[in-house]
Amino acid sequence: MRTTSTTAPRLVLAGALAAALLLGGATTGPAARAAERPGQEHTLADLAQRHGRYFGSATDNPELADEPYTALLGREFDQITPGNGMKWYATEPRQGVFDFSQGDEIVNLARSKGQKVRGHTLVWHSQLPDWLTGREWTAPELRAVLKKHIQTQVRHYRGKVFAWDVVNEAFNEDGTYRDTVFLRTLGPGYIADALRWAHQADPHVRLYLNDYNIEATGPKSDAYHELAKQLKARHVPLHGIGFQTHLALQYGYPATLEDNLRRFSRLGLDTALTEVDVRMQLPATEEKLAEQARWYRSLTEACLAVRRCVGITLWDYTDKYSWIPAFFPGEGAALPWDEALRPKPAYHALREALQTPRRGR
Ligand code: 9MR
Repeated sequence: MRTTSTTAPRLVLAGALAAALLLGGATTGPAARAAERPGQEHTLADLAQRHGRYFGSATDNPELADEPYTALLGREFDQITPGNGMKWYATEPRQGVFDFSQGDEIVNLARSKGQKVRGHTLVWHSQLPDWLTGREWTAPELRAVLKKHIQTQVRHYRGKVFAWDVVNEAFNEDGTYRDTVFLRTLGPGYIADALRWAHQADPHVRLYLNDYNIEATGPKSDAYHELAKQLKARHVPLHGIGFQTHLALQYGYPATLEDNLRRFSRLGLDTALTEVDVRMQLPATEEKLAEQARWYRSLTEACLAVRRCVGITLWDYTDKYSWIPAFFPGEGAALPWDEALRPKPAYHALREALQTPRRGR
């Protein structure tokens, strides 16, 4: 790995661990984290670890210069997803020329804080480089391009990411396959091929399909259920389904989320809430923020109630860096910390949900 040196943070971490040892505390897990900050509240990560889950946040390279932001990022979470740095346009900007500097920067930072990393994403119709979208490909050409991209990237991050979003957003709302350059050129088999190629490059990494608007049962989530069943029957290496969970107050809470997570568990798959945010029409009022807090609480309870729901990731943690205002004009306030990094009611709701004892399966 190139880029930033991690020596200084590692020394700090080593010092904290040594202190924990001297105090007779455990060296890993919630006890160690609490020992590092005597007298302070448990973090969301500490609380999630009691349930055997992680609690994470996305981040993005330009934000890492913001020190108060990175301090909170390093303290509160035990899992990080790069919001953009591992996308195709960033990692293979010219055909066959790979640049892992942005992803590496985030992986190095996460490792220096003892956080694990989800890789995002290998195959997606969006944020592709111009060299790929700007011409026609024959099927054999595109197969070779796709295989090389996936395997070079997965090999580079072997042992450094615990999971990959291998294919992102492969279906339309009605459950038909999304019309992408990959589907048009290679047919739907590109999904199984992508999973197999990723598995060859790192047999230990957990491989996911990831999408939005699949939190509630319906045609799109049914399509994933059906595809997952077929892939499992054919022994294709698929390990989990990522529920992005970009919710909006005006569309209602996906009340079937818990049942939906459970039906994927029954196929022998992990699930994860991978890109959580709950947007609203601005201005944010006390009522809307209270409703948002209830949603954050409910989605957390849903994940905790299903054994194979392995963790929750916010799509960044502060409204300061949310993608929402730029994509949905007039909407925002979607995350548990506000633009000044102050915790909102949603943050307290998350804590409450994570502090309630485990319930059934
Ligand atoms: O957070 C990402 C934002 O910075 C980018 O501009 C955007 C471009 O589409 O992608 C955002 O992340 C997306 C993620 O990769 C896949 N699911 C939807 C996310 C929000 O658009």
